[in-house]
Amino acid sequence: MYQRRHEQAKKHNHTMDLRIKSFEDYQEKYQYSVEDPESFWGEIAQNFYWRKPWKKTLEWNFTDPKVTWFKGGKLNITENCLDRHLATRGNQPAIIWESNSPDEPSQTITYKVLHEQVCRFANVLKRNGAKKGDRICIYMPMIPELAIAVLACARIGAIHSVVFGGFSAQSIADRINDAQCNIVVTTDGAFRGNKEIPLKATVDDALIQCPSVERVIVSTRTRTPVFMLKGRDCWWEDEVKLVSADCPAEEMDSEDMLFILYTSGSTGKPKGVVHTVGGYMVYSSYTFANVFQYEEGQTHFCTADIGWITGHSYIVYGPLACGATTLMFEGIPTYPDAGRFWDIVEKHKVNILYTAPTAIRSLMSFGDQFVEGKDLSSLKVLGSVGEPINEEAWNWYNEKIGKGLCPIVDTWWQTETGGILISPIANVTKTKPAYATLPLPGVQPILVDENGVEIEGNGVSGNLCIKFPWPSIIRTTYGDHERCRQTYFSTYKNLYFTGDGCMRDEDGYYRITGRVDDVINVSGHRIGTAEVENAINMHLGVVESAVVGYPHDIKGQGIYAYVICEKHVGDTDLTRKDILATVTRIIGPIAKPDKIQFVSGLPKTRSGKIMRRILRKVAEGDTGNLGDTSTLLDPSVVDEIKAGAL
Ligand code: 6R9
Repeated sequence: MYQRRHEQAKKHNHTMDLRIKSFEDYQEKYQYSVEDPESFWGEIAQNFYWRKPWKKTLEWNFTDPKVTWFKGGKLNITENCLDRHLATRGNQPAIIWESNSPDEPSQTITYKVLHEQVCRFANVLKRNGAKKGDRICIYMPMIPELAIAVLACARIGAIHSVVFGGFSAQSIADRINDAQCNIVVTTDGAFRGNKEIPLKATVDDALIQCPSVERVIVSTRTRTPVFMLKGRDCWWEDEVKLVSADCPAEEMDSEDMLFILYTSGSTGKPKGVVHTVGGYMVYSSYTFANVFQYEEGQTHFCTADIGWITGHSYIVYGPLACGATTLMFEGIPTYPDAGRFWDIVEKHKVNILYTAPTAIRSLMSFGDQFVEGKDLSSLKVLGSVGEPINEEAWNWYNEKIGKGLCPIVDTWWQTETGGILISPIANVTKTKPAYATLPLPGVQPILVDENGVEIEGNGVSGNLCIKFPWPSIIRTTYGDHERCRQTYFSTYKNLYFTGDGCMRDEDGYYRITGRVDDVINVSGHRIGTAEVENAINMHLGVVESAVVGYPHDIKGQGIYAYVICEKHVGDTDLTRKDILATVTRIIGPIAKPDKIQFVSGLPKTRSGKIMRRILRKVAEGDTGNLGDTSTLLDPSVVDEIKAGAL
């Protein structure tokens, strides 16, 4: 039967049939997905093109952990994202690209052209020594070549590791070395608002520490003068002229690695989250089609950067596997002014807009005049992702942007989950401000207390875990499986632990309240407190530091650093700037503390543990009730910290 359906899938693109049509339909599918997950996902997966059908839909245990979806199935994700659309929608736009500058013409790339360019660049990668299983680092701005590079890796079975363009040379080097990448794909520079950022120079700095890298392929964007090292570096534009546009897709096993994406956790070193081909394809596409209720011919605009998981799943893979038109925007929401998103919506008649609460709050703060007069009538669905959305931002988004006519899907998920897990389905689920609402089919959330005991019923809060695998669950952390087990599967037995706190209201709706671990969510970006502390501590004269998050009007959370310096460090203003420069160099500008308070000591317990609870309270401005401080080694430091709070 698999074979027969597979033949059908080859002829047609059935992905649109995946959609849930009503709330009753959702309830039925949800029930089915819990009672018989293998049949449920098996049916969904048949809507894709598999070269060979799988033999076993799911095998799993959360102890090792080991999760295998669609075992024995053979496929290539780019055949699903590109080849199978050629007959039916070859001339339809696959990618619409909007430049950083509104004066530069936008570009439209049809499925046919995208297919050709991906094949060509895949041949360039091969020409430069790339083979199936190699790791390739991509460090690029939001230009079509970034999506092309990602897909070209997938075409030949190389594992891409995209590093967000805002990371420092040191961060790039750490990621390249962790994955032992042999090729880097980058550009001369990047345009970002009125700034020009020298990406190639940053890569050059990184590569001093990266002996595994043999080739650097550089695409031209800014025409910034660059150094091109003979024998190592080459130009994208020259290389593509030397290869053919014919590149048969590598046959991949369903469980072969598709990509690595680094993300921050409680510890100092970012983890390489690994996703595999089959499950990731099925889940990212299924959730794309459902959550946004994408309809044939619509234009989907996800404002994330492809350097984050949201861009991977909902700019590149999900939309393209569904044959959608995906809009890629190179710039920032406030350039040339705070009306840029709305100009883009009007210009390209965007139907689905998927953005982050931090962007909404920021644009809201500029005033409604940037929205007024813009034709937003094409919009059908609005999405939110990355952090909890507060009611005020939700209401503004709903009224000013959606004009009360567009459902808002508040999508909760993580780098590790590969796709959206808890979210309304547009026009199907009744929404509620600040609630991610209900789990999608196949997702089985559970709230537990500190001891891992299930908190049942409604009107309760706890730590959010998932008790059954979905197709795009994290498979491992690259090169260190034990770390994956420890981080996600050891806190609570037989559960995937998300790191998020959550409440379930009287209607059974979920509201994610934020991280319960030492991760700060700054403008939707995950930053580990330990990572920032390590960076600060590298600065000459710094003795010790402690970093916590605090509520920030625009960013959601800001970074508050308490720093102890050696006695002789005098000029605090300059030291503050030096520390910012240090963090920028070690991690990148996104990790710069918003506030730095110099202190002479940190509140520590007798066993030497920093009591972060106290530091968090002070950073929040809530100094009245610091709770029990009796276990502190030296309670007097608390008074000093309170007195100097910023
Ligand atoms: C997709 C993405 C994951 C963390 C996650 C949570 C927070 C994401 C959210 C949300 C509340 C939402 N988060 N979406 N919190 N409501 N709709 O953002 O992945 O960068 O790995 O961040 O972001 O705390 O644990 P990632």
